[in-house]
Amino acid sequence: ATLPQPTDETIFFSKLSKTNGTQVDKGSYEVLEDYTGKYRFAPIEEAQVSRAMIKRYFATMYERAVSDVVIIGAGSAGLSCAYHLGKSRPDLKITIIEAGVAPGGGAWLGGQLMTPMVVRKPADRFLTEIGVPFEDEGSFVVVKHAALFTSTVLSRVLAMPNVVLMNATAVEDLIVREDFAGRQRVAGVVTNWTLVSLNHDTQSCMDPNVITAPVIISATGHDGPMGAFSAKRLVSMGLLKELGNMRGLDMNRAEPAIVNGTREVAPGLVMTGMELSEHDGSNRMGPTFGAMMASGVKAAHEAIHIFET
Ligand code: AHZ
Repeated sequence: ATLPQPTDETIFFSKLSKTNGTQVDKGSYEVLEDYTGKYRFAPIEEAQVSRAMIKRYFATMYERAVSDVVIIGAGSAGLSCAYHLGKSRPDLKITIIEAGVAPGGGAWLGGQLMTPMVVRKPADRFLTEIGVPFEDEGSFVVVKHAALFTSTVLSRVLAMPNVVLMNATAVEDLIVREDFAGRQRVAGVVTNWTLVSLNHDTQSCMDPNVITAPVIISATGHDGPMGAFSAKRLVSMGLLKELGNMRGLDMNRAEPAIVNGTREVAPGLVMTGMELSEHDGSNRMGPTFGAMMASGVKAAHEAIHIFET
């Protein structure tokens, strides 16, 4: 017999179930939120769970294959950028690609595995804007746990209807096109599941996927297993002569250099956060996060400027 396929609208029990072959009306079950041993869930067919995820995920991939902005990296800079851009321009389709399973980059801790997060003024305004409380220490503020900042900005970003986050997905390359003036313009990203990206040396035929967008914002952090991705790729593509390479720690020089240096580093490619220290050869600031937030906001301004000109 041909069995009806489970859909979101009907619940169909499998051959093993007592109600074999009958469709169960959505209203005919009882749910009970009772924690004295009588808790009862609404019934579900296992395949419904798969379909609930698959249809949404692949519909999103289909829709976001053409985005307005792709942000590479969901660390403190990338997320701050996504927040400001998503809020200022709700008309833009903003797609964040994050290589890690857990978005947040290095902002789950303050420094040296300690939890408090230091933010120099005036970047505390960003904390106030997203609703993160802090202690005022005069020239800087302290958030009691870095994870409070990261989880808050992440939840604000994910709640925006125009923002999509694809984690466990790595940007493997940049799409480059010649513009009308014959210049090379970054026009999209080449992506793959991160687990695939990490296995290109051992498996063949694992070709990537693409997302096109008129503006790419790179926020991949300083050099590391995947970090400084776009800065390094600009060099290997010949769009940047050489990497500046991140310099030693100097908080007072580093933070303004990152914020003020946030810009469109190549046509179509805006760079933000610590990736800029590798691109420009500026200092690191260590465990102070205000520059990441302000650089993210500046990157959003730069992106908006590209759309407006
Ligand atoms: O997983 C990376 C991280 O979450 C992600 N990423 C890197 N390469 C990627 C790729 N595709 C997709 N090819 C990629 N995602 O980018 C995120 C970068 O976050 P981060 O926290 O490393 O960088 P940030 O610039 O947002 O924040 C830097 C924080 C630092 S480092 C530092 C110092 O060393 O002195 N000081 C501060 C405040």
